[in-house]
Amino acid sequence: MQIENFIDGKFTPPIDGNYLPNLNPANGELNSMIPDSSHDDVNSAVNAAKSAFSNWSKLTINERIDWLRQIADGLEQRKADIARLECEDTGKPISLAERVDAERSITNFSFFADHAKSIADLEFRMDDATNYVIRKPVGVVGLITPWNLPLYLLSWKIAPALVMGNTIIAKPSELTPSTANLLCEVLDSIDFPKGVINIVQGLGSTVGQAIVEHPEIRAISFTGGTETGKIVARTAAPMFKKLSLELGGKNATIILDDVDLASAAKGAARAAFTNSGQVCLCGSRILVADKIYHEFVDLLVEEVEAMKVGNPKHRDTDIGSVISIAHKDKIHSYIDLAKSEGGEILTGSEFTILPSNANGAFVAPTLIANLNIDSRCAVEEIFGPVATIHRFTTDEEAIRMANITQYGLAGSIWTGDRARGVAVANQIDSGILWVNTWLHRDLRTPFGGVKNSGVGREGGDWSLNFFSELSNICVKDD
Ligand code: TXE
Repeated sequence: MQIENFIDGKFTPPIDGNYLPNLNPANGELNSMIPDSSHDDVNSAVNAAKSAFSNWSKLTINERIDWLRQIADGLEQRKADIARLECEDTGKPISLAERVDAERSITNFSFFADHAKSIADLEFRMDDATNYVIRKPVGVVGLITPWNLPLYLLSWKIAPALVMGNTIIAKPSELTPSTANLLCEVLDSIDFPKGVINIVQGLGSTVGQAIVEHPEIRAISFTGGTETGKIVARTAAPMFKKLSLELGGKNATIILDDVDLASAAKGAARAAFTNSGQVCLCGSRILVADKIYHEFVDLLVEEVEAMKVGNPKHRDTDIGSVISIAHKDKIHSYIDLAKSEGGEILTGSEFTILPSNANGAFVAPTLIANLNIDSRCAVEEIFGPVATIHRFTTDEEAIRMANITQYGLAGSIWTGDRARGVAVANQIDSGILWVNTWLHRDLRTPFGGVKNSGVGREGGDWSLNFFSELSNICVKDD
C-alpha cells in the first residue's frame, strides 16, 4: 500500500516523488510506503490552508460543531480499522488499540463538539463602559504528533483547532502514518471542506522543521520528546508563534504504608507497563514505603509476570512490541546500564520467554531494584517497559524523591487515606496527579507538565484558548 499526503482535499503524491518504508515493529514486515515530503509539500499545504481559512473561519461555531460530529460519525464507522492500523504501525495489542486508541480518537471530536457549545461570551462591566472579549481563530496552525498514541493525540489537537475556526497543517510521526491517512479517507467521504485539514507525511527533520519554520503558520502544538521540543521552541520563539509543548515524563508511583496492597500492585503495574511503558504518563519509578516494601514488591512481581507478552494481534496479549528495533536496543542499553550500576532485575529482561520472532521489537516488562534514586535509569525517560523500585521511610522523603527529576508531568499516590494522598500530591512538582488511580481522565481538565515536561496545557477550555486569539473591545457608555 502507498500512502499519499492530503492537501487541499486531494490525496497528493510528494512533489519530489520520494517515499519511506513504514514497518510493523512486531514482525518487521512492510506496512506501507509513505511520502518523504519536503519543504515544497509543506508550502503547498500552507497555501491550501490559507485559501480555506476565509470560508472556514466565517462559519458559525454551530456549523463547525456539526462538522466535528460528522467526522466523529465517520470515524465510528471505521473503528475496527483504526484499531487494526494502530496495532500494525505500533506493535501495541489489538485490545488496547480498540479500548484506548480507537475509542479516544472518536471521543476527542465528540467531546470538543460538546465542549465548544459551552463557551461563554466574556463581558466586563465598568462604571462607564463595557468590555467585550472576542475570540478569533489564530489562522493556519501546525500540529506535530508522536507515535505512541497516533490518532488519539492527533485528534486531541485537530478537534479544538477546527472548532475554533483555524485551518491545519498536521504531521503525524513517520513511524505511525496510517490512521492520519484513515482520517483523510473519512474527510474525503463526508465532503469535508477542502484545504481545512492538510496532512503532510514525512520526517521530523524535514517536514516537522518546515512546519515550525513557516512564517505563515502562526501556532505550533507539539507532542513528542523533550530534546525535539527544545528544537521546536528554539525555532518558533523568535517568530513569536503561539507554542504548546507536551513533552516527556519520568513519573513517580508512590505507595504509602497504609495502602490496600493488592489494588496498589495492580495499579502500579498498569501505570508502569500500559502500552509497553510508552505513554508520557507512565509511572516508571515506583517509590515504596519501607514498612510494606517486601510484601508489596512480591505482589507487584506477581502482577507483572501474569502479563502476557506476545503477538499484538492475539486478543489475550497484554504487552506487544515496542515501536522499533532501534527503540528496543535503546531500552536494552538502559537495562544493561542498570545491571552495571548494581541494579537487581526482579523480573523481565532475559527471564521472560518472548515471541520467537527475531524481527520483532519485543521487550519483556522489567522491574529493577537497588538503584540509587538519582541513577540514570531512575531519572532519564526510557519510554519502554522498564520501571525502577525505590524505598522510602517518610512521606517527606517520598516527595523529595519524586521531585528529583528534571521532568514534571504526572504521578500517582496510593494510600488508604485520601487526605494524606492529596497532601502528598500537593507537594509534587507535576501537572497531573492521581490518588488511588492512574490515567483516569476527564477531558475538561488541564493536561500538561512543568520543568522539562513542557509548556502550556491542553484539554477543555485550555485547548480552546490556545487555538484562539482574544481581542478586548471596550465600548464607552453614551
Ligand atoms: O520523538 P520525537 P522520538 C520521548 C521518548 C522517546 C523520545 C524520542 O523518550 O524515546 O521522546 O522519541 C517530529 N521539528 N517521547 O524521536 O522526535 C517527529 O517526526 C519538528 C515522548 O520518536 O520528539 C514526530 O512527528 N518536528 C513523547 C514528533 O516530532 C520534529 C512521545 C515526535 O517525535 C523534529 C514520543 C523537528 N526538528 C516520544 N524532529 C510523549 N510526550 O508522549 C522530529 N519531529
